[in-house]
Amino acid sequence: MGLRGSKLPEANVILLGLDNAGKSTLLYRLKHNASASTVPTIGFNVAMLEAKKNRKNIAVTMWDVGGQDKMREHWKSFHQDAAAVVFVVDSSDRARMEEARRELEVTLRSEQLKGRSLILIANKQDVNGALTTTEIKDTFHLRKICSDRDWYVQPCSATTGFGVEEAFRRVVQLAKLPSESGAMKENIKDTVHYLKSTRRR
Ligand code: G3D
Repeated sequence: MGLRGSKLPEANVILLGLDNAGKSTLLYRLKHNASASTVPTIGFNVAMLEAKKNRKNIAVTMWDVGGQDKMREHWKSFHQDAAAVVFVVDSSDRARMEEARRELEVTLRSEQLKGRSLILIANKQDVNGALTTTEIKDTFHLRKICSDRDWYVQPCSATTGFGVEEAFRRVVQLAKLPSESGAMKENIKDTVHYLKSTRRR
């Protein structure tokens, strides 16, 4: 199983958040919980997973490109092709909550991300004293900053696996497929094909 050679409609999802939020752990969980092809080859994490949307199979590629300076120049093209934005928050790190909020606000201001759904992962719910989803919603002023897009806050613990599958289901549900959000840009498409071809070797 997997996506090798698949001609399924593809949805690119970008995984963002501060360092230490749990992005890599979440991606690792997703890869190992579901039927997925994993490609740890090109300097950043990516997971390819199959899913059903509107009763059709689709290929979801989740890109963890955040934080790495060398990827910054490519962020715009990732944004342009994004079917949804997943923003991971360390719910237990109260000291950096404002920094995370600012980062999200700036991200969502991107013209390329207009109308794209946001799935905010309230990660590290297993840690005592972690902010609840309601507290996160309020702290991030989500109703205000997401007034023009669909959004959802998913409680999660990437280390225990709690909420991980549900988070993915939400992503699939809220993702806008390329046919809905404009043509997929060639550079991302090429990268995806390159990644798949390296898996075939
Ligand atoms: P990042 O990719 O966003 O930078 P990582 O974050 O996935 O590398 O995770 C950073 C640290 O947080 C890791 O700990 C990881 O194990 C931990 N972590 C991730 N998700 C959870 C969670 O849900 N609960 C708890 N308790 N810890 C989590 P280390 O110690 O390896 O740095």
